Amino acid sequence: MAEDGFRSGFVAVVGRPNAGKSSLINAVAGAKLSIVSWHPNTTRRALRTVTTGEGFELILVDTPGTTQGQAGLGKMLAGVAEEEMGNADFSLAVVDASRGVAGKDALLLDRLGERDLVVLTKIDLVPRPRLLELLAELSRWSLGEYLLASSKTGEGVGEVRGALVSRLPFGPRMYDPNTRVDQPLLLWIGDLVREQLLRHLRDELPHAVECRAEEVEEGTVDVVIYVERESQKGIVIGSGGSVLAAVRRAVNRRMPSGLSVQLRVKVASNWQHDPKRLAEFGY
Ligand SMILES: Nc1nc2c(ncn2[C@@H]2O[C@H](COP(=O)(O)OP(=O)(O)OP(=O)(O)O)[C@@H](O)[C@H]2O)c(=O)[nH]1
Ligand SMILES: [Mg+2]
Repeated sequence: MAEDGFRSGFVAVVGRPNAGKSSLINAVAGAKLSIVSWHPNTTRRALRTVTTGEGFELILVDTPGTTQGQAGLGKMLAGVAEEEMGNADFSLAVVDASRGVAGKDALLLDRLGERDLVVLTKIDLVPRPRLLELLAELSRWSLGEYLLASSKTGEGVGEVRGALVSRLPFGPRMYDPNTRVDQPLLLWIGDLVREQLLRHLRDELPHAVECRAEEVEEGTVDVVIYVERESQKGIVIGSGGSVLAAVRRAVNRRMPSGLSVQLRVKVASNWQHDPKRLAEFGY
């Protein structure tokens, strides 16, 4: 039964790779729900996160950064954002203030309108006068609201949440109040492993890894880390297994109680451009 005046709805969070979408979602949600890394294209799948409060349920849909004119995996990722924008009640475009409004932002903003919002994020990295210039640039697009935020310091995050909630349609709650993330647990665990690999490997092979998790026995989740070439296996394993061991420890600290991961590395040749592999990995 809908409570009187209750608001509930979906917001597609969209923007260039690395703009700070997932970080902003985590900041608004007040919990680490979506994976974040320094590397573009960290988010590969739409992720519905649920934030509830007095009289509202806000579902923020994280999407992969939109890139144009790519093939293989890149093309699949761009399609995800597209689809989620179509399904959502409205969109929140995230623009990285430290990089300015670029052509790729313009392409996305052209597709938005008065029901959509835009947030300049990473404002902790940018002096105030520059922010005013950027806001003036963004006013070329007639959007519903212009916001400023830093996921790092928390500045403006409350305002972003308030603006989003006030625009949600009236409607009943859609999720169980305890649900924070609407994604199969095994997919989420695969992403946790990938996040830690990105952290531990830095520049070495961030795009080349994909992680698939499977529960093999009570309490143990087997995660296969796929790389593109035999020569990349050693990098992921680390000398004497050091990288894998560090990743496993970090992931296990965040696993739901009673569950732990074991990791293995396999080669899936050129998987990012192999339609069969992409389908098998669920893209
Ligand atoms: N200084 C600062 N850094 C930020 C802020 N928000 C995000 N970052 C950093 O920016 C990088 C990218 O952040 P993500 O949240 O993963 O960006 P994203 O838009 O989800 O990226 P993709 O999933 O790859 O499209 C990470 O290194 C974050 O720590 C912010 O407000 N201030
Ligand atoms: Mg992301």
